Formats: sequence, structure tokens, C-alpha cells
Amino acid sequence: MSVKKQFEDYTSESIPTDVLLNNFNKIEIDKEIIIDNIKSAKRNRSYFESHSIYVVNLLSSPGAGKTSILESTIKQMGKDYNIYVIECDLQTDSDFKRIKSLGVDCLQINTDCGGYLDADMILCAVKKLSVKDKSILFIENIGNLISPAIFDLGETLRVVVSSVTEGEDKPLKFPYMYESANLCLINKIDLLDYIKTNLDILRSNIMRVNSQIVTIDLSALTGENIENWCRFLHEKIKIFFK
Ligand SMILES: Nc1nc2c(ncn2[C@@H]2O[C@H](COP(=O)(O)OP(=O)(O)O)[C@@H](O)[C@H]2O)c(=O)[nH]1
Ligand SMILES: [Mg+2]
Repeated sequence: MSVKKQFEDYTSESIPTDVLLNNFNKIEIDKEIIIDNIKSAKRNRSYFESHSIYVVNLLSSPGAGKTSILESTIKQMGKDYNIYVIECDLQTDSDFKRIKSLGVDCLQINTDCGGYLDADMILCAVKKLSVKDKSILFIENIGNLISPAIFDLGETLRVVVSSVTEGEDKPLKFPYMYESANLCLINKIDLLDYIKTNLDILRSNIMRVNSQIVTIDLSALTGENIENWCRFLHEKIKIFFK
């Protein structure tokens, strides 16, 4: 059956077939990009392992608090480790400036219209940053709960930041992001007295999507429980560096 015929059979009459056909071709191309990325991510992962570079991929919707958490983490862990940061946004270098002001080696990637980072971009950035062996590399991914979830960067730890201001339902609406993460940092708990979000429901929705995920409640603003997250990282890195 022709692709055009398939679309005519399965889709509403209100959407022009040509538009859908274009999207179908795009999906085929996207599939190839994703398959290529899986190979590049595998290469990155063995590079990071052989150089003892512990890579943390930080993901969230825009404004959940990734940069704020990074700032607090660098303040706590910066004296004990070589830390590098790759900052990624469509436009601006404002997060890069925030991190750089803490004295950390940082590189900005601007994707313009692109909504995701891929594994090749990361290896290129790692080489530019001359990341030393036995380091931690944080990647602040683009604020987006959709495409970045699909792109493995070869990271050691995938962390999704969920702020309580987003409500309880986002893990169910954006399951792949939560399904693919190792850890969920539930941020902005200092605001729980002012909003309706129920932390127990949020946690149970996260666990419904991914029963293996670890969750840590914290506030990047007040610093509450930041030490729990840093302790978690210390433990993981201790094993990784052995
Ligand atoms: N109340 C509160 N605000 C926070 C917290 N963490 C971040 N913010 C604020 O949320 C906004 C977005 O934070 P940012 O770290 O830039 O988020 P990003 O876009 O995920 O990097 C800023 O105004 C931060 O000051 C928190 O724990 N509590
Ligand atoms: Mg940011």
C-alpha cells in the first residue's frame, strides 16, 4: 500500500495529505538520526569510562531549576573535584555566565532552532574543553521534556529535575523523560506552602512511570537537602573512579 494511501485511510479529512506525507518522510529521517546517535553515544560512553569522566545529563522543562541546582552543587563539590560544565540553550549565554562566575570551565552550545543535543556535539565540546581524566562533567540540556529524552549522550547519570510548580501530572504526560532517568530531583520544595501540588501524588506518578528511579526533594534556593543530592553523587563517583 502506498504511503499516501495509508494516510488517506488512517487520517482525518481535515488535514491535507501532503502535509502529513512531509511529516512521515521527516519521521523516517529522524529514525536514522536516532540510530546514528545511539552509536555515537556508545562511543562517548566508552570514552568517558576509559578517561574516568563522570557525566551527568541534567534535563527538565524550562525554568525547573537546572542552573540553580548546578550553582549549589558546584559550591558544595567544587573543592573536591575537577568540574566542567556544558551549557545548552537555543539562544543566549546567560547560564554560561552564571557558571563561569563560579570559576568553573564551561562551554556554551546554542542550537538556535534545534530542540536537542546529540552525542557528537558532546564529544566535540569535551575535546574543546580539554576535560581532564577523573572529572565530573555536567551537561545542562535544553529545557524541554520531549526530544532531549530520546537522545542518549553517553552520560553516566541521567537526572530529570521536576519542580513542584509544574504540578503532579507531568511524569504521566512526558513519560519517556521520567522512564529514561536514573534520578529525579524534585525542586522548589520551599514553595509547597504556597501552591496546591501534592508531593506524595507527584512522587507516586514518577514511580508509576519508572519504579527504579530515585527521588530527592530539594530547594536550590534555600539549599534544603542539597547535601543529600551531593552525597548521592559522591557515592556514585567513588565507585566510578575506582
Ligand atoms: N522558589 C524557588 N525558586 C527557584 C528554585 N530553584 C530555581 N528557582 C528559580 O526558578 C527560576 C529558574 O531557575 P533556573 O535555575 O534558571 O532554571 P533552568 O531554566 O532549569 O536552568 C529562577 O528564577 C530561579 O531563581 C527553588 O528551589 N525555589
Ligand atoms: Mg538554565
